[in-house]
Amino acid sequence: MSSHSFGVERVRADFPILSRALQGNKPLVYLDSTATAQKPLSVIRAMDDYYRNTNANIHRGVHTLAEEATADYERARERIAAFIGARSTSEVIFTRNTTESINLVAYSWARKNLSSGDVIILTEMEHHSNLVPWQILAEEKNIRLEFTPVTDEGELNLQAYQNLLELRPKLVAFTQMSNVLGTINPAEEMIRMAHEVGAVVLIDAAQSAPHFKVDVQKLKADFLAFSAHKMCGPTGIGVLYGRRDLLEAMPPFLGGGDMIKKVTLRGFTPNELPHKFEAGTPAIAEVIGFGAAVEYLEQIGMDQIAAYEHTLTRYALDRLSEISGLKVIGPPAEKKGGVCSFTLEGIHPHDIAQLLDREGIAVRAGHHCAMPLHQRYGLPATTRASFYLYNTLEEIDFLAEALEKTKALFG
Ligand code: C6P
Repeated sequence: MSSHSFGVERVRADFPILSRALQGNKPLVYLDSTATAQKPLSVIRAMDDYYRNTNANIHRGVHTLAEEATADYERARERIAAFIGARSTSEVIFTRNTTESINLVAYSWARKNLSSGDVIILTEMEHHSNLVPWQILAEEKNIRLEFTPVTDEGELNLQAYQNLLELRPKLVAFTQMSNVLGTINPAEEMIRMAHEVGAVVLIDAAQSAPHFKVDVQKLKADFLAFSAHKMCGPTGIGVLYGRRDLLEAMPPFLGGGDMIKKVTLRGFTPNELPHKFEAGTPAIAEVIGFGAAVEYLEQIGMDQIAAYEHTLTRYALDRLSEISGLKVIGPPAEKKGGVCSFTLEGIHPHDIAQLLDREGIAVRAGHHCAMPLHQRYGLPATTRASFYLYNTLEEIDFLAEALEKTKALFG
């Protein structure tokens, strides 16, 4: 799909920050959407409108503002449930982010259902958010963690995964798309294989839900976690999707207001789903902003977004391959989303990111919260350029030119 047929200039006009100049007069080239995406006016306005006109606590008051705020909050949940194909809004729990969603499963479902000697299968390409909660649990309950290896090309070794499944894991948890390699894992097939041995499957959709259609029923995911801020929504709000029967049987995660039906001095009865897992006053404006973000993405179309990002990724890989000494890690364009992590011979990734910043180009350098994956490739760090619906082919040209300049500077 060309930038013309996608209408990227119209999309860009929706994002006020993209008209900013940096370092005096350099137009901002934002290539760090994998860390967090920029926000369109409709999201900014929805949150502004809530604070100007509706601000009230939800599920509590009977006054008009409280009723309006509750209706707006629950409407956003309905929109998000439909966006991921959930059967019901009861299956959509608001959390702070992907990290909290995964921790919720670790603290509530896993603590109840796993015991000493049980196996959890993860992969070598996980973000720390899908590693550390399981390491904490493993230490506490003597759980065995196993890891599906990553090939040199940046894909999961599915034969090794099949072999690991013979250990009859209780839980399999993996990312649908790597935030470093860009690899899109065959989630549907991997879930089917895990279900054949009776495992429950958690999908980290932090990098997939923003970029292509994710349907929990088609995937047959048991749990699925994602964050609003990576999909044009605000920070501080995310979702845990959970299969209703699993959520029903789980103990509450946090205790407090809103998650209860009845409390006495000596005990409580938990609230119905999804409120059972939403203790305390939630991030109301953020949920409303999240609803607006999903509406925005749907108006453009997830398939359109995915196709356009594919064009950007293919072009970026071509342009970067022309730079001698530059090596991108991860699979070819057909197998990945818009993430290019690379090394440039003789130059530290942080120096590259700093020099690119002088040109107005925002990229991320470091281990991208995936230290074990970098260790797998023998790399302390990489520089990462990532793309979203508002990026252009010209911006990729800018990046390539700035990298040539960086190389020249380092001789
Ligand atoms: N990755 C990146 O720059 P939170 O921080 O909870 O919204 O998302 C955590 C997370 C979980 N899984 C994957 C695959 C992710 O990419 C991320 C966030 C960002 O790569 C920030 S570290």
